[in-house]
Order: sequence, then structure tokens, then C-alpha cells
Amino acid sequence: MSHAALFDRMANCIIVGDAEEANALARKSLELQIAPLESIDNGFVKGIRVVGDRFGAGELFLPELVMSAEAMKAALAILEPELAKGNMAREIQGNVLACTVQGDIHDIGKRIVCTMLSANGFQVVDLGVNVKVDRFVEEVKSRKPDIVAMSALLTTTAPNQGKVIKLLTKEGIRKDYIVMVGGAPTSAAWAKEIGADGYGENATEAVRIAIELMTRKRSQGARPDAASVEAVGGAQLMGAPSGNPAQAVAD
Ligand code: B12
Repeated sequence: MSHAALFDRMANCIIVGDAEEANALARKSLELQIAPLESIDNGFVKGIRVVGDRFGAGELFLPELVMSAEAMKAALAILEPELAKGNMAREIQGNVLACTVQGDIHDIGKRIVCTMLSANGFQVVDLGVNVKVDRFVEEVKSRKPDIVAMSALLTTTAPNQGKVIKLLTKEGIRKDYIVMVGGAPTSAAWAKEIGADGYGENATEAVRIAIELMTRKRSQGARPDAASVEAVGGAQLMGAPSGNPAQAVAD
């Protein structure tokens, strides 16, 4: 079977919500020595995006969405440990504290991002899903990570990324941390609007931006001053927000 045919089957088994097949195809891809991220991006994720579009169009309903999510998890159960293997004997790049924001239980993408960051030398603490704004800020204060990473998949929960930034600002500690955001309804423009330092469209971008921001942090001896951050290699590294970084976020 060609790689392209395998990727098509991967997408299809997610669309029909076949967890057993997803698991088997993930194993098959490893036997064929296909890089796990290639199978995720070119196969399984393509399927879950179709499911999302059909759900959004009212062609699929919640039970189907859940089945597809379960199939996705069955594939990731095989692929994630392989993704994580990049972690062996690497220099530590920095510490990351991650969550899916308050009100949101989507965690598939965030898990991939966390695994990839970890595979690339970051030490990641993932607080899970539906993490309340206040609790997350308390955890930031006690764990003092280099990078705060927030995922949101709903248009109704993405503003909670901004609320966290607003609270960090209120507590006078915003400048101590690099803040990265991501998830389907977010964008580079959104990140800039809420005063985040970086946005990643996918896990590969998340790693690239995290490394870039850490390099800047190290060279400046502190979090990169927003005013000095230029858009390097695309628009994902944010420039200075205009006015109050969290102005766009309602209380
Ligand atoms: C799977 C899924 C579910 C699963 C989630 C299972 C799980 N454990 O995660 C279940 C069935 C539970 C679910 C529930 C719901 N869902 Co849902 N879901 C999806 C779906 C189809 C796929 C999401 C996914 O896993 N994508 C695959 C991953 C790999 O991609 P990703 O999440 O985007 O992550 C990548 C990037 O965004 C980025 N990234 C992600 N996070 C971060 C963080 C950082 C810091 C960085 C840098 C990068 C980054 O990197 C990742 C890897 O490439 C989406 C459709 C879509 N297009 O997103 C709908 C979708 C998000 N869901 C939707 C809805 C409406 C719901 C429900 C409200 C449905 C309901 N009526 O109950 C509930 C919400 C419950 C809640 N309170 O959270 C809507 C949201 C619409 C909107 N405008 O907000 C969508 C868009 C579907 C649609 N088209 O209508 N859902």
C-alpha cells in the first residue's frame, strides 16, 4: 500500500469512527517507518477536520463526533509514545505549563502539541482540560514556567486565553512569562489582539515558535520585551499590542 493510500484510509477510519481500524493503521504506519507526525497530519487529522466540518454543517451529530474523537485517541495511543521518543538525552529547552482553557474539554490537539514540545526538549506540565482562569494563574505563580501555553477550540472559550493574560497583567507578572496560544478558532491576529507572544497553527509551528521565543528570552535575560519582538518567519511571533494587552477581552 502506498503512503498516500494509507493516509486516505487513516482519514476515512476517523470519519467513520472506527477506533480499531485507527489503532491498526497507526501500528501499520510505524511498521512502514512513517514518521508519527506525518501520519497524524496527513492522515488522521484530515479525517477529524472532515468530521468537524460535517458536524458544523449539521450533517453529523454528537454521537458521531464522539466516535470519531475516540478513533482519533486510539490512533494517538499508538503514535504519541513514538512522538515522545525524540526526548532522549536532549538539552532542556525550557519549561512549559499547558492547559485547555476554562469551559473547553477539547484536548487532542493540545496533547499533540505537548508531546511534540516534550520530544523537542521542553519539560511540559499539562494541567488538562477545562482549567479555570484563576486556577491556571495560581499554577503559573507556583510553578513559574518559562512558557504558558493555552489551547481553545471553541469560539466561546478562546476569550479565556485573554482572561488569563489579563489576570497575569493585573498581578504584575505578565512580563515574567512567554504566553503562547493555539486552537482552531485562534490565529496570529487573535494572539496579537489578546497580547500573547506567540501563536502556533499546528504542533510543528508550536515547537518552532517556542524555541524562537526561548532563544530571545535567553539572549535578553528575560521574557522578550513585546515591543522588540518582530514577526520573524511569519506572523506568529507577536509585536507590541496596542494599549492594554487584554483590552480585547471582556471581564
Ligand atoms: C474532536 C472534537 C470534539 C471531541 C473532543 C474530544 C477531545 N478529547 O478532544 C468532543 C466530541 C468531546 C467534542 C465536543 C464538543 N465540540 Co467539538 N470538535 C471536535 C473536532 C471535530 C476536532 C478537534 C480536534 O481534535 N482536532 C484535531 C487536532 C489535531 O487539531 P486542533 O485541536 O486544532 O489542534 C492543532 C492546532 O489547533 C494547534 N494547537 C492546538 N492547541 C494549541 C495550543 C498551543 C499553545 C499552540 C501553540 C497550538 C495549538 O496544534 C494542534 C496540532 O496540530 C472539532 C472540529 C475542528 N475543526 O476543530 C470540533 C469543534 C471544535 N467542536 C465544536 C463543538 C460545537 C463542540 C461541542 C459544543 C458540541 C456539543 N454540542 O456538545 C462540544 C464542546 C464541549 C466543551 N465544553 O468543550 C465546534 C466548535 C464551534 C465553535 N464555533 O466554537 C467544532 C469546530 C465543530 C464544528 N465545526 O462545529 N468535540
